Amino acid sequence: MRLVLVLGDQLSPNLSALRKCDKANDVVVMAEVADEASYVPHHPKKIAFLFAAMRKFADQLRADGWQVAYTRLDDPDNTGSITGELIRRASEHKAAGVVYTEPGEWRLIAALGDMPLQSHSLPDDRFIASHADFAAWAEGRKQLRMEYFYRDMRRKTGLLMDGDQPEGGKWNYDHDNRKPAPDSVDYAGPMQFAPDHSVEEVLDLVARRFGNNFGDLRPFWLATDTGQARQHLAHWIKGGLPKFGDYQDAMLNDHKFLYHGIVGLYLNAGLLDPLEVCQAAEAAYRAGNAPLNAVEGFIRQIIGWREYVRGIYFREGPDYVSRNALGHTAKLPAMYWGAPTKMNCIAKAVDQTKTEAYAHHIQRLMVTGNFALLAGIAPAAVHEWYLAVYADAYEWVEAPNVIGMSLFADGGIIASKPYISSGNYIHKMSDYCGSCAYRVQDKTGVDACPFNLLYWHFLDRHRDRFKGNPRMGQMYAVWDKMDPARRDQVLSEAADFLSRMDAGAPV
Ligand code: FAD
Ligand code: DLZ
Ligand code: SF4
Repeated sequence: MRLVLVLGDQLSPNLSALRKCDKANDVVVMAEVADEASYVPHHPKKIAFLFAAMRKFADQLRADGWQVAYTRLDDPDNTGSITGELIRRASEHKAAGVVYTEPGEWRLIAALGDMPLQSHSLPDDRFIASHADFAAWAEGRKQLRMEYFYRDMRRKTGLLMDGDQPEGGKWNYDHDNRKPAPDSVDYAGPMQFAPDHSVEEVLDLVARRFGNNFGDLRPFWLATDTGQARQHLAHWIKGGLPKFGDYQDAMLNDHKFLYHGIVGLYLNAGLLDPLEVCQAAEAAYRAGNAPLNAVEGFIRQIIGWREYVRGIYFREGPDYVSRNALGHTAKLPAMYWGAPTKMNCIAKAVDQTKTEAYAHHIQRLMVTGNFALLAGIAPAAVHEWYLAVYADAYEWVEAPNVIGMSLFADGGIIASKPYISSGNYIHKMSDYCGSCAYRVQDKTGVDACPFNLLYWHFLDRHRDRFKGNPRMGQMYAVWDKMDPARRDQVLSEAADFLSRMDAGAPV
């Protein structure tokens, strides 16, 4: 007999390792272990979500006829690591070896590869593009542009295709998306599930063991099995998807979720399948229940961005997470962990991260990410933060978004120019600035929005690298035209802000 490893983010009945094995003879190993629960200080909701979903998935496998050796975190024999548990279970069951589906993190791939057990790794084929597909697409290209990769994925899946042409004649409808924040939101948000007895047990465990981690454990309402995740998906397709495209980039003080899908955590843990989610969205379009701009935009995020960033993570290798192309070294300020800040946009993004283990894409990219980039915070610290605080965060998807897209620390593999903006962008897309202690209109002075100061400071300090970038010429032209005394004032106020922040003063 063999052991079949199922990791916490591999909760899919059609997992390659399960398909390869035989429920009559082989034993599934699942384990809640201290190593996985603490390689970063995960948000308590993230840990509770995974443990609860793991326990339910183990029950589902048992009901399906599998023998499952499940280790709970508090079990006295728990060795504390995935490899430790495999070694223990191998001797207990006299197993000939271990079959597993490739994990989504180099750290665990290396640990499993080093195990003193015969083991067999299978590709994770819950994705549309295999590593070989991505390598073949990337081969010989100077720039790895997501848009072209995405078109191949549309052709491969047949999603929103009209013969060999894109539905409606265009591949991308972003032109119709990205409207500023609406006055009101007519979608109530994600479906919420009251914790049942088994979830309550996990909540008690997580409160005891991880109660001091950043983040609120309760109220806990996440789906913890595929049935619930599918109910949530259907609810969102009906109520949220129709306006998803329009308000994809908007941010509002009083709406944490707007029209977003809140499906990333379910997809990444294996409770939902990416094709099933995209097909449900396409069906809503075909039935006339959601417009093309929304459905195309959503499908692009999943078969485009999600697959593309995974391709980059595995192509670039284990050192990707330690890249720091811009040489940034500042400490991560305490406001990322909930310390007071006068910046309302940061306070709001961090607060909902704390309560929900969730912030949407533009909050992650243009608020906390933009600030970290402008302020020169060390990418490794920013990466650890994102990996810890979001319920959907695993390195294969988080690192390319943080190191590459948000911080330009990979030197421009993912982003052709840094995603930076002054306060203007946040002002245009949100209602944050109206209730902020800083003034977004002020470019200098005690009340000036810090994004306005830091934007120019960033461009100035990285002039050598970016001045030749054709997409940034306009920014440098504006900076160079500014009165030299004014430029000096901006730079000195920005430097003062950064040194106060570095000294730990609330900013
Ligand atoms: P929706 O807005 O409803 O989008 C639908 C789905 O599209 C998402 O669930 C996700 O599966 C996919 N998607 C959208 N954008 C991306 C993207 N850039 N990369 C990969 N998939 C994408 N996503 C994660 O799943 N895990 C992370 O740890 C993560 N970290 C991020 C860090 C930064 C700095 C940035 C800028 C983005 C990050 N993203 C991450 C991408 C994106 O922000 C989240 O997928 C999204 O906010 C999840 O919320 P949702 O399910 O409501 O998504
Ligand atoms: C994130 C996570 C946590 C918090 N805990 C566990 C765990 O106890 N057992 C487990 O099998 N997986 C856990 N995970 C998910 C793994 O960290 C994930 O499989 C790897 O990071 C690879 O993506
Ligand atoms: Fe954020 Fe600046 Fe607007 Fe305040 S004024 S909310 S700091 S962008």
